[in-house]
Amino acid sequence: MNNKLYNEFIEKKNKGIKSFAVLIDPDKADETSLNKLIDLSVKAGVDYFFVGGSLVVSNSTDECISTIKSNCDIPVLLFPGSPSQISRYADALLYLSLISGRNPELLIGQHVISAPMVKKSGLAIIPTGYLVIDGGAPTTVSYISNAAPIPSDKDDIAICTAMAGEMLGLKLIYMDAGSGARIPITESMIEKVAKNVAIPIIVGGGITTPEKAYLNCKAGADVIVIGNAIEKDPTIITEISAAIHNSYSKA
Ligand code: 1GP
Repeated sequence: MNNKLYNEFIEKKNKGIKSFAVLIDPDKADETSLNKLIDLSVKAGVDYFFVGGSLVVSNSTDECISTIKSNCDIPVLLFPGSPSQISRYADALLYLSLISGRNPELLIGQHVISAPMVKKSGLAIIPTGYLVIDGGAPTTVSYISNAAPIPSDKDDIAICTAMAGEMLGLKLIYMDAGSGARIPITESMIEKVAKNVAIPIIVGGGITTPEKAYLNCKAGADVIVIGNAIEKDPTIITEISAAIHNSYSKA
């Protein structure tokens, strides 16, 4: 797989470098708030923007990404809830298969239907095993996916799911408690999954503090994704970015 961004994930993992991804929901990003977010992110050293969500109502993904691309060099990765969110303006596509669920549509069905369109987009594709973990409340992803999340205390299920995903050839594991989760994924689960797979691990859902971001990195997460908490207060980007980027230099 010749993919610059993915190679960067691997290089960083090998060096123990952790990354911060800010999740942008195009529905909520008006131009003023987006410009402010970009400015704060550049200053704080944010590594990636993820754009998308389980349910995007407006048709503004292209516009949102164009605004980001014309204002900064932070790479944009699509994190799509459905094929309709594919935008050729992004740098790469997290090509998600919901391997924690048993809904064939999100495992492979939608991929089949959209394959020609995705290929034609020319996007760098990063095959990603998507694990939804119970976040203590019904989240949009748990409702929309129509698939049971992994119970938050069943570390073994998460380990085996991630291992199977890696052996199937997926290149990243994304562990997600869902946007606005009441309970983020435990460090215990992250640590055990990280010990059992070699591919990079993205962790998100319900992370609201620099402390939790830091602890997740220490537990083995390679990329921390935060959306909701930043929508509420974009200024936390600075502190959270420092916590993530200090988690490896302080070791
Ligand atoms: C959701 O992992 C992301 O898919 C981020 O979650 O919005 O709760 O930060 P939050």
